[in-house]
Amino acid sequence: MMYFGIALPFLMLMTYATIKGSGSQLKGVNGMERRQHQIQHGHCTYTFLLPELDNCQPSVRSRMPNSLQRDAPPASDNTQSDKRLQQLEHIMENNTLWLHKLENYIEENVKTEISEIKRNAVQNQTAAMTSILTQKTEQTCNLTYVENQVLNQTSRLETQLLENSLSTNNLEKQLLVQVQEISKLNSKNSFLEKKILEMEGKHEKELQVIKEEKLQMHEMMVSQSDIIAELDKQLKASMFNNTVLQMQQVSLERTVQELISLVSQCNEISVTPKGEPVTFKDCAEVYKSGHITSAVYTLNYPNSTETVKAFCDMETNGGAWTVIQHRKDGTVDFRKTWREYKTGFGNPANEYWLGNEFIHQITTSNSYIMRVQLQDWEGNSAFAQYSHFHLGSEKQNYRLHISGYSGTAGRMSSFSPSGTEFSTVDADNDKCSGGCKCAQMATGGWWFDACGPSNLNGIYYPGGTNTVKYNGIKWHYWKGPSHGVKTTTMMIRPTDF
Ligand SMILES: [Ca+2]
Repeated sequence: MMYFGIALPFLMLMTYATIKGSGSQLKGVNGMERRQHQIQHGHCTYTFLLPELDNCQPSVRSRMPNSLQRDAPPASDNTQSDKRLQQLEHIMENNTLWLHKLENYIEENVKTEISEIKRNAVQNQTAAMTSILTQKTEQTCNLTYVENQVLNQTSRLETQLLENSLSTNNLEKQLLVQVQEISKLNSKNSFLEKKILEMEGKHEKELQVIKEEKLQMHEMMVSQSDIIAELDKQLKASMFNNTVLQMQQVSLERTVQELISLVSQCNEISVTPKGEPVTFKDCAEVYKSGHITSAVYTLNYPNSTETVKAFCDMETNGGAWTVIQHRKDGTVDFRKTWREYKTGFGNPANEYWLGNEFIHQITTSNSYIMRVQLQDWEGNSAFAQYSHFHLGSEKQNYRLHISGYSGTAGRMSSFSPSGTEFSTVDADNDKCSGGCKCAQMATGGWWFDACGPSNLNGIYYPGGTNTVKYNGIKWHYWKGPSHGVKTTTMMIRPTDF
């Protein structure tokens, strides 16, 4: 088509000079005349506009041929016209040639267009066909994929079926093995049951034998226990006899002592009226009765038949002293309760406390003096004597009443002041307030003030070291805070002795 568009003006120029007078005539806007040529080719119609030039117009002579021919035309004019005709014919031939060429060109162009159209149609059809084919191939691919999947599934199912069948076969085999084992075990079990039955039979026999032996042993045990009981009775009887013999021995000893004392009384105290019981209120009475040997004597509570054993010191400073406290070796523990300090404890022949109740009763029944006798580990002795001493009742917590100090055990009295009450580990009656308990800190029962300069009932520390022991035996104004006291004796005597 482009080729056609370029060649068309050239054709128009070529035909402008040759074609004249053929087809219909048109006039342009600028006055230029143009001729329109139409060519029919099949269904298509081609129209050409060819301009007509002015210098191609016939001369005056040629425009008026009739006048020349009418006025006897010259021979040169005829030759010119012939030449002109020939030229025209030649131009016409050229034009026809060009037209043929045009026709051929058009035919070729049309052919190419048609072939292009056909080619496009063929291409479109082939594209459609190819799309259809691609769709078909996709569908076939999908189908093959689905078929493959189905095949895979079926193969899987088949393999699973095979596996299942294999496992069932295995299980069947195992079951068979188990059944065989169970049958074996059953046979073994029956064998063992038989053995057990046999063993049971044997054991029953043995059990019977053992039971018989057990019965025999039980009988023997009963007889042995009877024999043991008899032996026990005999032993008890012999023990009783022993105790009876011991009691008889004791009573015999007592009677011998009584006989000796009677003989001595008959020999020394001839003033005692016959038939009257001999009772002593204190050691002064014992002394007065003629017993001038330091020893343990039985004393009677005032106005009572109740007695108490006491040691009588018949030697110190005139004798006749009733010892109410004595310590010399630490064999007796003085950490005692209120009740024990009330009734007394220890051994009167050795270390002891006579008892607050007895001291209260005799010191309130008569006027007494009191003497504290002390000895240290170096053998030094000292004493503290008081011209008046008595104890209050238990209701008054055996309150101390003391006065008239004299002696060598310190420049002043180490006893607690008069009016101090007695305290023990279970009875806090001291002057130490605020939860302070002197009897627990210093130990022993004493007339603790707060807590005071003395405690002859503290712990007995043997050895006499100078180390300070707060809970030891203490008599401050003689030995200071150390516990260098070896022996202590507290004793009383009537003032009027
Ligand atoms: Ca207190």
